Amino acid sequence: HSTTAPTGTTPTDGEGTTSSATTQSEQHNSHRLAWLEDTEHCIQVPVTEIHQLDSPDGTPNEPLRVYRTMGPGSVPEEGLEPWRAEWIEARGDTEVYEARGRKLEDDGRGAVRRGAPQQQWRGSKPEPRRARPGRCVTQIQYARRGVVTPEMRFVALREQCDVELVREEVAAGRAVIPLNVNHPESEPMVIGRKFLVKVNANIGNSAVTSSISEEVAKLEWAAKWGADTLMDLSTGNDIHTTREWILRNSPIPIGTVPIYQALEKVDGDANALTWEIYRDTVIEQCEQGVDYMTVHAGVLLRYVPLTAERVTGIVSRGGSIMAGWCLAHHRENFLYTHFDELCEIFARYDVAFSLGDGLRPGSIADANDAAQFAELDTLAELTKRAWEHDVQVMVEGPGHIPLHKIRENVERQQELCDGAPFYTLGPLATDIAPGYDHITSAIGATEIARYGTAMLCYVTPKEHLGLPNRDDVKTGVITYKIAAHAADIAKGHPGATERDDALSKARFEFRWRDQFGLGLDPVTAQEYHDETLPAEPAKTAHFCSMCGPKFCSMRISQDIRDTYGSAENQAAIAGMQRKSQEFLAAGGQVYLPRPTLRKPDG
Ligand code: IRN
Ligand code: FE2
Repeated sequence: HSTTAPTGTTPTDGEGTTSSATTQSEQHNSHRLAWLEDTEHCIQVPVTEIHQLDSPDGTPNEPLRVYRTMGPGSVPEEGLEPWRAEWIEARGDTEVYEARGRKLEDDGRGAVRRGAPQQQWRGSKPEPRRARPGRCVTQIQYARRGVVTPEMRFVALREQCDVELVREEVAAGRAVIPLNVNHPESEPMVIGRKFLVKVNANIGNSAVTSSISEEVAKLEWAAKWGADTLMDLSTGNDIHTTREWILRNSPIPIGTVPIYQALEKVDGDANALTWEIYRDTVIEQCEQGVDYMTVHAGVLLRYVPLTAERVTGIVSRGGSIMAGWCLAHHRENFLYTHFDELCEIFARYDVAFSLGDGLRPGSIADANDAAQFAELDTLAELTKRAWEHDVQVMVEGPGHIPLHKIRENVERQQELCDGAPFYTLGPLATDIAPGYDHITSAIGATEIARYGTAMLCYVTPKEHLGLPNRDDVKTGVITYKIAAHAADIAKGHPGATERDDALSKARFEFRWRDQFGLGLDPVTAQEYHDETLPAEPAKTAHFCSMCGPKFCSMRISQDIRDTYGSAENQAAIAGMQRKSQEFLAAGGQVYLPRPTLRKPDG
């Protein structure tokens, strides 16, 4: 096989207009798209190459390469190139078939259509595929048989690790590569504790307010700021069509919670849900290319009473739907009783389970309680059942947990689930800051990730309050990139501090543009700097905007080095004394008048 990874995408500037200069993922003028290559296997992986200026003494600073996906950057009506189709077809284990979901869409049963679609699809729709009879198409099945797939090679190149590590971890179930055979536009990525901690962003229109193109724009926006996966939690109009457009434009894996759409099909009456309606919804989504699905199969009838005394009861949407169904029918959760059938369906498309934590605590008071841990026992049992079917699986976790009770969560999950990747929602380390729950949860997320959580589901500032807008999505993603990266560093992940070291060096050498370019959000960093020091020369000035020209610790240390060649003790002391004299001579005040650079607008 010979395949080049995602080329041929048309860059846009994020507002839907095409521009050829850079791709949408370029955040800064120092960013360039570059490729890591495995020439032997014809695999190319996109990276962002961050170029830097020379140090003041003329030493060049090597460009830094960071993880990225090629997208976003498609014309929404045409979608991304299905470049991975070649790999899938070359294996010869799938077949094109008459898809049920497409038929359902036509007769109006599968798609919830209440409004007319505003836009016309112009691209070709890939024909749905599934495993040939008797064949298994999952990455875990290949890994277990010792087969290294191109997807595994792609992932290894992206993570800069040995491909054997990828194969081993996938085979053992400790890592997941979520890649539906019907999502050939997606770039392989891996979720597992031995790899970089990943960030999932949630989007979804709940009301009539957002259009299909707005949802695609949100996907692109989330991916631009670094979301590794995206969950489409849409529940409103044109749910099927919206998801189709998102999938056809997504370079990252897409997850869903199928029970949400199943509930739409019975007009919101949870009691009317049946296994058959749910199963058909799952198949419809498998055919569209959804890569992983949240399944709340651990909410057992006998666990529901355990939540009765809780402060916040059941906060999971899927969890409360299933708990309601169990109580209404006084029967066991149909997701649990039909779990093996679900595994068989997932295996045909290589859809990964994300076992839902329907009984996760929704408050500090309910953390680590009997209901939560009872469900986890069942999720562990289901993890092993999925593995028996050669289906990939990760396990969802909380929620709201105080810091001192967080570590126990991940250690317990890893132990019970034999290392299956843990994927948590935060957790929020305190309940007292509505409006700031991206922060309360990033504190918990950092803690849980450093002990082995593989993927973090972001929380935006609008959590508990409203629907996230564009700014909230960006804030959520950046906040979680920080949490994930802080955990990578604490875990001693190979090369994790490279970017920190480069940025710190740039900061110390007053290479302002490099400091912006190396940061997670160059736009905001530059804006903040410009607010204080708008004039152009300030970008190279040898003082920082915090202390002004005269009192700057970085500047002082720099002077010491310049004068004495090294920062050895004696020299440092001499420099300090000199600075002390200068400081006293200048008036001896810490708070000096603001620098007198003029702002453009006065
Ligand atoms: C992640 C970990 N625990 C929950 N999540 C995410 O929360 C899950 O993947 C989904 O995107 C979202 C809502 O899930 P519920 O409320 O239906 O459980
Ligand atoms: Fe909450």
